[in-house]
Amino acid sequence: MQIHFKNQQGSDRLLDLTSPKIMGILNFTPDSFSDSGKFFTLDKALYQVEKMLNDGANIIDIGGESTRPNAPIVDLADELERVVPLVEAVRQRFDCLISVDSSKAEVFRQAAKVGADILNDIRALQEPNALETAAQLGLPVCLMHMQGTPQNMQQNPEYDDVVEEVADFLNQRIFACLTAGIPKEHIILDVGFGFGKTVQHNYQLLKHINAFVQSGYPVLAGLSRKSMIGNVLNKPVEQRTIGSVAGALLAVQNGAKIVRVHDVAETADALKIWQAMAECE
Ligand code: 7PM
Repeated sequence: MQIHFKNQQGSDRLLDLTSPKIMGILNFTPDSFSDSGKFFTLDKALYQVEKMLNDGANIIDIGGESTRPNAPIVDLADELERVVPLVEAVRQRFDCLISVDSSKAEVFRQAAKVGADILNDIRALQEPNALETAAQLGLPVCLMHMQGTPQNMQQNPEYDDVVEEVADFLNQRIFACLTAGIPKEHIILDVGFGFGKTVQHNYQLLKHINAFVQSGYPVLAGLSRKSMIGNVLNKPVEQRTIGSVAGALLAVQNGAKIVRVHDVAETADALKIWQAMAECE
């Protein structure tokens, strides 16, 4: 399974999913101290990217909107200011794949212009113009399921059948993408762990992630450090690495092709063990 495409800078790009790949999350906490804070932040971010790439990340995910439950809504100008210079700086220094974690057409457009490769949208291209823009840019897209909005999603998540309902939603978004002219080879699916789901819902989705894999589209799993890990372990975020690696490995064993993680080195080790088993005769 390989996704070939051209980015907006005219380069031939390849997302090779014949083996599972690691998407490293760039923790971008803006330093609001002073003017010098900006350079400092950029510098720290680039260092973090370099480390993730050395540790085995294949894709760097850059986002400027905090989508945590009850997070404030980020306005377009702020998001552009956070994301675009970072994408540009990473593109200038590294040849890695860059995904942009956003829902806004203008962020997609400007990030693509400076070299972003993949559009990672927790709102599955439902915001104004997002679908048309993604189709025009010709980049692979990750469509994620969410119930509600980041502001209210964890208040009372409810499903009759979470697997069926997430699948129905993703099928509708696939149809919308195909209708807008996005080729089927450019579509990646994500059940959206933690986005309007109880811990129980999240584990039902993990257990049945193969139902999504069966669709033939590559599946991305993002469960790193989330409450589905923390609730079971009863541990704070900084102690969820091993649980997150276990979850990523289970997702891969059940057919996920991309894992979105904070702890790249640890996940890379786990996937090497998985790969050794997968390859043996
Ligand atoms: C605070 C809490 C900040 C939670 C950010 C988050 C996903 C994603 C996120 C995912 C895809 C996080 C989330 N999660 N994109 N962006 N899939 N495709 O835990 O699961 O990183 S933001």
